[in-house]
Amino acid sequence: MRSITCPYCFARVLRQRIEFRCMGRSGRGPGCAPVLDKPLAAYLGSPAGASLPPVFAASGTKGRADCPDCGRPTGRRVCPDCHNPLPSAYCDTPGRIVALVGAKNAGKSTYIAVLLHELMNRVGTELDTSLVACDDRTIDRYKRDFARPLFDERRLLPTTASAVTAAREPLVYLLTRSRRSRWGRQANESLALVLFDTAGEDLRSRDVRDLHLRYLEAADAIIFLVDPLELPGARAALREGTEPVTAGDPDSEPINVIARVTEALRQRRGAGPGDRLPVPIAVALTKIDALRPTFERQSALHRTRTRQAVLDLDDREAVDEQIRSLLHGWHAGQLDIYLRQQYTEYALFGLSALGGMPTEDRVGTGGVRPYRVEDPLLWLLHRFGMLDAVRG
Ligand SMILES: Nc1nc2c(ncn2[C@@H]2O[C@H](COP(=O)(O)OP(=O)(O)OP(=O)(O)O)[C@@H](O)[C@H]2O)c(=O)[nH]1
Ligand SMILES: [Mg+2]
Ligand SMILES: [Zn+2]
Ligand SMILES: [Zn+2]
Repeated sequence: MRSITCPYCFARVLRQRIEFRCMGRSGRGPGCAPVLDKPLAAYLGSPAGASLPPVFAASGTKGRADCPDCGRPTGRRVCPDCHNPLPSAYCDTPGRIVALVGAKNAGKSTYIAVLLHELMNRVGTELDTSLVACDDRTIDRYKRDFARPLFDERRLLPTTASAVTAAREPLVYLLTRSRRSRWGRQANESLALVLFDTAGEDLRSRDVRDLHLRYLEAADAIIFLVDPLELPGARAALREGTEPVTAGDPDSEPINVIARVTEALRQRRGAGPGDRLPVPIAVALTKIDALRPTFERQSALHRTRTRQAVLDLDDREAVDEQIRSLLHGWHAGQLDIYLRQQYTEYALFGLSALGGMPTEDRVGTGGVRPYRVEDPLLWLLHRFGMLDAVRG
């Protein structure tokens, strides 16, 4: 790999262009004093938090360099464009950027909150993976905007503000998996999980904002979330008089959102008219808990996955089949057909982040009970060669 993609500004960076940040002063030893880092301040949209020891150029293919001003060696590598930190495990293993998209109210923010929580707990233990934030802002934001409201206070998350009014920043994590080889040697494999909580609102208009486009273009995989309650056929199956949140807004219909994203991807990646896009796309119906009463008893969406740290192909196919037939039964077969025409690798999922209906602005009385939220990620880990698959 001669270049990597910055997980913050999504610039392609040649390895030798990667820069370093001085370690700064500690105790009595040498070290540079903090200065205002202009590129970082520009990225953050404010000078707060951008006062740091200086950045300097050196051969970025090496893991360490000596600061030309104070002479102190440093291993802190940064992006030459935005000056955000590039963790060494990220520089050394090809980064995998997972983009998450979906219409307004599809359940993206809730999904991010619950998926990360699962990876830090139950699923992380099962897979023997660690999940480490790559910068302090990710740690703060995850706590403040996701974990505290949803898990501690059991409140639903607010609508994500448009990137026009609030600076959007990705949450950047390094997921490291230890695996024992056939000869008993332990090896670690890492993947950068870059989650960008897009505001559904920003995907409505045809001129998807520039940062979103760069994010999508840089993505090695896409998770596309669909709220089944927005599909007329699914609502009819529930026989409830509930109106969809985005009623009467064709721009927010799942097929239109995915078509806009796909068009943008085709343009940016220069795909020919008949070519399918090679980026794997996981399409997941969210809020499956609301529809479960309408599923047959033997449905794969009543079962829970057996936790064996592998991708169970039989289970995978059963879920995929079931979601496909649900879509066709709900007169949303277009979505399935369109995706098959546009992408070489796509898979269908059904999940519930909350595990039950919320009441007003709060999580239901049973608390957060995630169902199959990790399924899309397991499929992607398998695609990336980090997880084995088995039958039966
Ligand atoms: N029943 C059920 N409802 C859910 C679930 N997840 C989310 N919801 C509901 O969907 C609403 C929207 O979820 P969000 O995660 O905020 O959706 P979003 O895609 O981030 O929306 P924007 O930020 O507006 O783009 C929540 O307030 C809940 O009412 C779930 O797993 N089950
Ligand atoms: Mg949101
Ligand atoms: Zn950058
Ligand atoms: Zn220095």
